[in-house]
Amino acid sequence: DHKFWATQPVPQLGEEGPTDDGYIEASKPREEVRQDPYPLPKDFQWSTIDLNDPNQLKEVYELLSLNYVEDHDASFRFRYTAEFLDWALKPPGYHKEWHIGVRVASNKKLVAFISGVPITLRVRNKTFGASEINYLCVHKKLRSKRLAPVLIKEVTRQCHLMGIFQAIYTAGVLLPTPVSTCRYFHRSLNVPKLIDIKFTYVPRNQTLARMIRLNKVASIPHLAQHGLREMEDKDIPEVAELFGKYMERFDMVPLMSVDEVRHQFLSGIGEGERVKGSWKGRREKQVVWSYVVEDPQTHKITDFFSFYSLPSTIIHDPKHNLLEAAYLFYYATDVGLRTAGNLDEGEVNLKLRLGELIGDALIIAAEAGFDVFNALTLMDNVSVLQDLKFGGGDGLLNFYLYNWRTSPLAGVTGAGDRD
Ligand code: YNC
Ligand code: MG
Repeated sequence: DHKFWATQPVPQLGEEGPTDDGYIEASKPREEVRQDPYPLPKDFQWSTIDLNDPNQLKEVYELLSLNYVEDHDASFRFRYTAEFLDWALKPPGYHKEWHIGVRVASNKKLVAFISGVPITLRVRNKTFGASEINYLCVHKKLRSKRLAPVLIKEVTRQCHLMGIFQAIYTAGVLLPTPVSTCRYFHRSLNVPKLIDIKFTYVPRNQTLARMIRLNKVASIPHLAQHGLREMEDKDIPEVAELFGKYMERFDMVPLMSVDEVRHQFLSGIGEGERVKGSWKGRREKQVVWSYVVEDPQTHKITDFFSFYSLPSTIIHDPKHNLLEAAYLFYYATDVGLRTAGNLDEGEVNLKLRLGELIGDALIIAAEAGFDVFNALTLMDNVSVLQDLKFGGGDGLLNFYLYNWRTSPLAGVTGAGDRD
């Protein structure tokens, strides 16, 4: 049983299904929100983290790189970079009060963290302001002491103080109660390394040489001759519109302002110029890769796609320290949709176009030196994963809503999927 989660405004496991979409607990005026922080065990203290201070950003980075999420047999551990955290935790309108640390009182060592960022969510036909909770982490030496519930209650209190009463979060673990569950799929790019580190293996009826050949991708993106290029500032309004339209297909989506689109796709792109118009390469410390297709005739942006870099520490390996993984992020197209003479034809065109776009993302990622390209079974991903030679992994990602009731969702989006 769930001693903590049983007390929270979330649907309980096995509870009879709803009914109407809406909150579980009513919002409160600010003065009725608890004004003082939740008590911590003695020897610990709360600490608002100022991520604009490079030293504090580094403290969060170091806590997570040693103590954050590992796979089921502790072979790999997410290694979010400082640049990644800086990007993910400071979107437009972020609140520093939602970057919450716990320190040892005596020596001020950071031993736990939780964060929230503001997001506008649409779930089915209802839209509301929420927080996206992520990076909950307790130092390995302090596990199983019920510190996590205190962190969750404190971030909830800080959200309430800002007038936010709903949240979205994801976790590999099963809690009350997922609104959707997605599976990770993996596309091998650097086969010899992935075999070396036991990320994948050569099946009995295969050879290494054949596996390498099967997974080889083209060296130039297919759309390179048809207007594919890196996204630029001038594309932001069109990408925002394309994104908004495309997301109408799904039942749980973030709504993004033009500023949010700029932040998600064009900040955290690292330093240094690339050759204009080129699709190639990797900047210093680049976190997010965003591309558009500009129609050569009309100069309209017809498609965009993005992925981000999230390496993992390879925990025990004599030769390799880091698994360089790219994760499919958001994309949108109006090509497939536009050409729909009828519904079925539209879906076929859409599937073909997404295959081209995500296929080109694989080529760009391979060229930039990524070992593997990961995607979840959300948005329209499932329609292209098999053709693009992704294989199902053993990881699942559960999506949760706090203080919001809705029946289970099939095709969700990547709302909150930076995991
Ligand atoms: C988890 N991931 O079930 P019950 S994902 C939520 N999310 O409570 P203790 C979790 N709850 O079952 P430990 C959780 N994992 O008794 C465990 N819990 O009701 C629950 N790992 O607490 C658990 N990061 O402190 C149980 O456990 C209670 O010492 C037990 O700490 C847990 O960021 C943890 O996986 C995860 O660092 C901190 O294991 C620790 O084990 C750790 O005794 C490695 O806690 C890193 C890791 C989690 C990544 C993530 C999303 C977090 C969402 C939190 C919920 C947000 C709710 C919305 C709040 C805002 C509301 C508004 C408005
Ligand atoms: Mg604990």
